[in-house]
Amino acid sequence: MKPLRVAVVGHTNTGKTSLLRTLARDASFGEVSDRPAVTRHVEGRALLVGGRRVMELYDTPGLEDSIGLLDHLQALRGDRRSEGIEVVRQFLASPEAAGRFAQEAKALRQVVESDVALYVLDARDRVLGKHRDELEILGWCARPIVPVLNFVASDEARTDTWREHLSRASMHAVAEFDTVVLDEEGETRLYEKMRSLLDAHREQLDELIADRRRHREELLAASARLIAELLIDVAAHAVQVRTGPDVDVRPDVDALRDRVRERERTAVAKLLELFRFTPQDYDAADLPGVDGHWGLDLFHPETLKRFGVRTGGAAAAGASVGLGLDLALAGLSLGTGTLAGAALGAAWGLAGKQGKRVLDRVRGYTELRVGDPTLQLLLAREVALVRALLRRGHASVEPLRLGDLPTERVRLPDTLREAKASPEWSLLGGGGAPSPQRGRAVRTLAAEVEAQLRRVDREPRSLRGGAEPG
Ligand SMILES: Nc1nc2c(ncn2[C@@H]2O[C@H](COP(=O)(O)OP(=O)(O)OP(=O)(O)O)[C@@H](O)[C@H]2O)c(=O)[nH]1
Ligand SMILES: [Mg+2]
Repeated sequence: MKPLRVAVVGHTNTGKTSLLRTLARDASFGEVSDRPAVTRHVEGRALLVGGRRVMELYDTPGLEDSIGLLDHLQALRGDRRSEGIEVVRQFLASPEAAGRFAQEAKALRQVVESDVALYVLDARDRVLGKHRDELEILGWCARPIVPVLNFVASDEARTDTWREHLSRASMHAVAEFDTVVLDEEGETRLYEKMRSLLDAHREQLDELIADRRRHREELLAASARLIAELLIDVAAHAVQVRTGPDVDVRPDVDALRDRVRERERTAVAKLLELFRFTPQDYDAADLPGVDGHWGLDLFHPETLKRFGVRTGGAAAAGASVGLGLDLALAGLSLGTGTLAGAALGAAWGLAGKQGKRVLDRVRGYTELRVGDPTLQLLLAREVALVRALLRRGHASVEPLRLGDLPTERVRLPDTLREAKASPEWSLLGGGGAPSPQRGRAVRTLAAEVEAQLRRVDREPRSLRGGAEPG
C-alpha cells in the first residue's frame, strides 16, 4: 500500500516544522526558529513501521499572504461556477504561482498532491481574517483537513475559542498538540482524527498508533536496563585500601569518585541516544543550565539533600573513623579495620560469606565503596531524567530540564544489597566479561526500575512546563 501523504500547512511560525520533528522523533529535521518564513521549500520525512513507509509528512513554507491569495483566486474564478480545485490548479499553472505567491503556491501544490492536510494553528492567536482566508483557500483544495491547535500547553492558548470557530467552519476533527511537550496520547488522538477522515488509510494509521505504543514500551524497558546496569556497576564496585594514621586515602577516594561520575555520564549519554536526543540537549559541562540539579556533584552532601536523600549514614561513617575526611567522604562508605571484626561483619552482614574481605579490613585494610545515599541519588536522578525524556518533544529548543524530582521516595531495591556483596558483578574496575550472575541481577533490578519508571510516568503531567508533575 502506498504511504499516506500528509501536507503540513499553516501560517508562518505556527510550528509546522516543529510538528514534523516531534512526530518523526527527529530533532534535526529542517530548521526551527522564531523568525518568520524560515522554511522556504517543501521537505518530506517518512515515518516507518517495520522498515515500511506508512506515512510521508511534508513540511511546507508558511502561508504569508492568504488575504491577497484569496482575492487573487476569487478574481481568477470570476463569474464562472468552476470548482475550487480547478481554480487552484489553474493558479498553480500560472506565472503568479512562481512569482508573487511563490511561497503559498509551494504549500498549496503539496496539499493538492497529498491525501490529507494538517492545518497547524498557533492556539495563542486570535481568530483573524487571515485565518478565515487560509481556511477558505484550503477548502478549495478538496482535501480532508485536520486543524491542529499547536501551543496548547501555553497559558495563553485560546483552545475553546478556536474549537468553536473551526466548528462553525465545519471542521470538527480538531487535534490539540504541543510540539515541545510530548504527549503520546495527544499524538494518538491526532492520528485518530486523521483516521476518522481517511477510511482508505485506516490500516496504516492503526499500524502507526500501535507502533508508537510498542516503541514507548521498548523505551521504558531499555531505559530501565541502562539504569540497572549503572546501579549494579556502582553498587558492586569496591576498592581495597590500606588505612592507618600515616596513610592518605584521598587519592583512592578521588579515583573512585571519578570512575563513578564517568560511569553516570556514560549512562546519561546512552539514555539520550536511546531517546534520539543529542548530547547538546544535555551538556554535562553546562551543568547549571539544567535547573541546578545536574550542577550538583554526585558526591556533594548538598546534592543528596536536594534529591531528598538522607546523608546520615555515609557522612557519619566518614566522620566516625576519625580520618578527618568526613565531608570529603560523603557518599562513600568506609569499612574500617579500626572496628572489631564481629561488629564489622554484623555491620556489613557479610560474616562467614565474605570471610577474607572482613579479615582484610581487620588487618588494617579498608574498603571504599559508594554508599547507599549516593546509590539512591543515582537512581532518583536517572529516573527523573527518563521521565523528562519521555515527555520531551523533539521540537524542544530549551535545554533539558529534570523538573521536580519524582514525588515517590526512592527506595533502594534489594538486588543492590546483594550487589554489594558481589564485587565481581561490577564492570567498573575494568573487570572481565559480565558473569551470568551479573546478568540475572541486572534483569531483576531492571524489572524493579521499570516498575518505578511506570509509576513516575503516571504521575499527573501538567502540559505546562513539561517535566514537573502537576
Ligand atoms: N512552546 C512552544 N513553542 C513552539 C511550539 N511549536 C513551535 N514552537 C516554537 O515556535 C517557533 C516557530 O516554530 P517553527 O516550527 O519554526 O514554525 P514553522 O511553522 O515551521 O515556521 P515557518 O517555517 O517560518 O513557516 C520556534 O521558535 C519553535 O521553537 C509549541 O508547541 N510550543
Ligand atoms: Mg518551518
